[in-house]
Amino acid sequence: MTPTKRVRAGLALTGAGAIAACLAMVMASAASAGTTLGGAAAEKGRYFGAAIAAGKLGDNTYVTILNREFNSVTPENEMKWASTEPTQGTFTFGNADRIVNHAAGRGMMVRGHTLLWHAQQPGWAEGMSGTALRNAAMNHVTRVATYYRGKIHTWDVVNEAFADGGGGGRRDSNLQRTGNDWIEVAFRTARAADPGARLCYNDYNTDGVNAKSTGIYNMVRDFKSRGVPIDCVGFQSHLTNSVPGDYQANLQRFADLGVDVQITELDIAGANQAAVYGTVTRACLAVARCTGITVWGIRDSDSWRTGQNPLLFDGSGNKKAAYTATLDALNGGGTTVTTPPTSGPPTTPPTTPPTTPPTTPPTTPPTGGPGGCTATVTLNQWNGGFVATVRVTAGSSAINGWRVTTTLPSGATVSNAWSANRSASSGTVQWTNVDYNGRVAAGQSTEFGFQSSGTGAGLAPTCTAS
Ligand code: 9MR
Repeated sequence: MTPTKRVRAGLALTGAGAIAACLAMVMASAASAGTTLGGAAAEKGRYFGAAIAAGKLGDNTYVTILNREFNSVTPENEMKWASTEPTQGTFTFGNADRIVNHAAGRGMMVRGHTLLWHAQQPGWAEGMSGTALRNAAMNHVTRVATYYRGKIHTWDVVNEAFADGGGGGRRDSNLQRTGNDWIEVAFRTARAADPGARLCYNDYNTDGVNAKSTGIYNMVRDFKSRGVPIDCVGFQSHLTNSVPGDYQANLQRFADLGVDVQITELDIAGANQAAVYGTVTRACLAVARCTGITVWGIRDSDSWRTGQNPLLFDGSGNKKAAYTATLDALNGGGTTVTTPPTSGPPTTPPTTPPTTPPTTPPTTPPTGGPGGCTATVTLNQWNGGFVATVRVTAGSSAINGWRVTTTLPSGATVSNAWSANRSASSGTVQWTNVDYNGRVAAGQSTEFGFQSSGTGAGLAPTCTAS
């Protein structure tokens, strides 16, 4: 279906997941109001992201807004099958790398979108079927997820595989015709390739309780019961003028299955735009496992919904009423994300299960400032790598910045980090706050994380406040 038809049909899209540790991303003082979307979301332990295009990274207005407002990015087209494997077995990552590198230098997370989808396939795959297609598809998953291993907090492993209409069943596609198990095989394949990434199923027109969302709900419930590694469900949320009254309840019923939920492609057309942005944002904040929101573009002129002006910034980059409504909602009430950084790394570890205790106690007394700070680490260790989530807690006084020192054992090299700057990738590493999580009120906490090869035993984090 064309984008225009899809909007006319009132479709709503979905989103994806995040790295294990992304869940407990940034938790700063609930007392202070964020002045940017990313900062305000971080104070609720969530991310706020945007779909971006590599071709716009030279646009000064665009990049200024991106760097100021967002702490997560989704490549709008650059990681799709047609972009990354235009010829079978030949992989091109240049444009996707541009986005990943932009994010990595700024402490932004990356949502990978998408490993398998019926649309935007390369011509050679569109012409394939049966075992040859199945093998080519899983090779694609392995190669792309392996290439980006450690750099992606969430993969949309499978996108839009359910049919519209009343049946609640799968969409017909060349992938579906390879056998109904193609989705679970894709998730298992992705987990083996990148055990640190959160693995999501993403779809549209799933914003309320309806036949399509219930079909997906049943799939997720089945996957969880059989140990198929799924961590999250993305709700695209391409909306016009309103949002279903049971939007929050729908997110909650998925969360209750034991997966995270994410709003992955939010854009809202129509006169009621600002109010609906507020409603959607509050719904996410009300669901403890709703870990973040991504808008599908930055300025109205960047949107795929040409002429509908569904985004938070106008074509000149000015903040719209919808921006203010969203920021106000983020600064309002709501739960702090309470899911542990990961309820186990990989739901199905590719090799051996975690061998280290999940948490080590603070190892240093408060330092640096009247109240100082302490740091604790939670590990998700698997054979050959780990994700560390480090919690920084202010002492008896508020702090305006922090520096955590960790010691990585020999053989451990950091491949990806979020919500902190790092001084090195191995050995003794200094981690310092990024702009939105330096201030922590007395007794409150914020978190950052990183993924590394090797073992995380003996990291011994120490914290200095400023
Ligand atoms: O925004 C994307 C647009 O630039 C592409 O032309 C289009 C191709 O189908 O895909 C758009 O993004 C889609 C996303 O990948 C999946 N959900 C629906 C999005 C809007 O169509």
